Amino acid sequence: MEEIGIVVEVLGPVVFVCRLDGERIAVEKPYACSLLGKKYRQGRPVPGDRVSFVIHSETVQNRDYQGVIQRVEPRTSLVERLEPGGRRAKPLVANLDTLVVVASVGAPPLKPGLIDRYLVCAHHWQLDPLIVVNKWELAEEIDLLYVRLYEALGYRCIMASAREGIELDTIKQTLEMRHSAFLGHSGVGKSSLLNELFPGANLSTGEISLKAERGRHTTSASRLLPFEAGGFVIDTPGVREFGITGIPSQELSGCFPEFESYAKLCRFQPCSHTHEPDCAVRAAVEADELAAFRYQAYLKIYDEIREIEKTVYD
Ligand SMILES: Nc1nc2c(ncn2[C@@H]2O[C@H](COP(=O)(O)OP(=O)(O)O)[C@@H](O)[C@H]2O)c(=O)[nH]1
Ligand SMILES: [Mg+2]
Ligand SMILES: [Zn+2]
Repeated sequence: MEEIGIVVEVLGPVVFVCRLDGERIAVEKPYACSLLGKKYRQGRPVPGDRVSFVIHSETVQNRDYQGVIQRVEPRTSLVERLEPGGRRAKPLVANLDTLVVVASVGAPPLKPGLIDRYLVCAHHWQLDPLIVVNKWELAEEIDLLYVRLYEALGYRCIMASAREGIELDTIKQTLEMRHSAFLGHSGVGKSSLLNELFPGANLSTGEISLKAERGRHTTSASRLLPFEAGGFVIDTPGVREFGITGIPSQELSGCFPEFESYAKLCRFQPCSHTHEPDCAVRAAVEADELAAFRYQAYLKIYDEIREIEKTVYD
């Protein structure tokens, strides 16, 4: 009999799936499923994907499986990133409604440039963004300044601490019933926060040496954690860089919502806001009406996207 399930983790050839009972994720051990060996139109499933699967025990290449995936349902959203140093897109998580950008203060320090990348991604996929700044017990004045800037742009920020137990209930209340994922630089405390929010989750945490981390990038996987009340959070492995992919350069400006009212006034339409004369966005940056750090982030991402577009189209 065909079951409907949700992918909670993918480890090599094994796709772990929990049964869905309507919208509820069944509280039971996930089924270790195999792929049918055929190509799925969407590519390999990722956590958050909805699948049809058949419960069926078999052993393939010395691995025991409890099910076979028949089909991956169409996705409402897919967050992907460019593989480090590469040109290929790596799908991370599917079907979110909320993207939680996790940052930290102290170590690693707050990196607005990286936060902006995740926010761009959230806008492009029309996901609600939420910024969580962890290790807040180590915050300094400059950190609060950035938080206030993001808040002024309309982003909700939660200043939290996994270690001190600060604002964990707020995060839980905000994310229950939602379909979200934690994304952010490695070491900011994504797994630590989720271990506090989901007792028994047992996600591995900790500082890891550069060498170990390289190995870890290939082995560690995203994992979906269901709330009892409904909804889920997906923990994603730490990355040092988050390469934007799948966003055409002309659409990048639209992912910076505060640019919008100015962009309409640029002489050229569309305007890349990089070199065109009478660009209202650049004028607003010079007049301090738009935050310069956001414009710098825009330029950096714009250049990266153009580089890739050139190799593809030119
Ligand atoms: N000072 C402080 N350290 C924390 C906090 N949360 C996590 N850490 C530490 O930060 C390091 C990285 O945490 P981890 O959860 O593995 O980060 P991830 O890579 O984002 O999943 C670990 O050594 C944690 O003990 C916090 O709230 N305050
Ligand atoms: Mg982690
Ligand atoms: Zn412009």
